[in-house]
Amino acid sequence: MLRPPAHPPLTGPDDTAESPAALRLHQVATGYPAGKQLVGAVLVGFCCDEGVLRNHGRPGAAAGPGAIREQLGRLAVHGRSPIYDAGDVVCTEGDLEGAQQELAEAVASILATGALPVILGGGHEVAFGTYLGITTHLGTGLQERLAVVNVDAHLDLRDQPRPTSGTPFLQMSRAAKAAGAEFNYFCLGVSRAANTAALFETAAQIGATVLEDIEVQSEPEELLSRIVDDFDRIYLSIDLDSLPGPAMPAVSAPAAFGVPASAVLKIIDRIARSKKLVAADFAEFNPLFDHDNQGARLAARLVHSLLEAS
Ligand SMILES: [Mn+2]
Repeated sequence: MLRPPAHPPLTGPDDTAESPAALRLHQVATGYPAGKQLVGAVLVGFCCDEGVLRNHGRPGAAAGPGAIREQLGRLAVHGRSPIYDAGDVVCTEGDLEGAQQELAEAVASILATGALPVILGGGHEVAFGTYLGITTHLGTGLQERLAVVNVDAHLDLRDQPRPTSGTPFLQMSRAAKAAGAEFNYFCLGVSRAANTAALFETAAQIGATVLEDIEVQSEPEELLSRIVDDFDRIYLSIDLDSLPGPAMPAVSAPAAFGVPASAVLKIIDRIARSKKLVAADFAEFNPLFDHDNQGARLAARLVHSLLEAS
């Protein structure tokens, strides 16, 4: 189900009496004018935690997009790129596959306008919907080299009977294979303790490049340069459970160790500034487990950085 954006889409304080340059994000975000040629970014919420439920995780991520928007609207605007809000894809009656399909259609239609889709999850099942939207848009142009970069404590390559929040990147790998296309998967921030040997084997089988959490703190530069140089388009998926649990408690599976927010920000900034970013999503934010909106503020800060850099 598609739910239109609120009017206005975002809210926040108004400081423009001090200066016309004292703008915050809520003052530049507008509804999404479907069908027009656009520049800038289009927000889409993915209100779904069915994948988390199926993965036996803690539900609540369906309320993530609203909680992130609440903090995002308050943040200062420095760039001049327009921001639109296309509203939410809402998963109803456990129809995860239907919600992914709806998201895919939304992402493909945003890409057709020339704008950048930025999706606020929702469980990490959001990623398969985003990917379907990208590949639908690219069509036969899929041969243009697409890199899938996932910043995540988990490989999300589980082989389960039904799609969950733990399966999206294996689903992508299979979809790419069926389409005769490459699947170039880079997973950054992986916890050796939170992924079985079987999952690392799957990663090796599909030719994934894996950078563990402890490596991301010191060694991502070379890998990021290689990704940016070698690929024409980059899809960036940020699972917020890649962050250290104390900084990001508001996820289904908080990380005991995690990747510092500064390292995640650098990855976002490097990829967004490459101008090769084709779509981005932010997954797993679950406001039920937040402390004083700390996690929502950090999630919003990451989204803000991406919007400013792209
Ligand atoms: Mn994940």
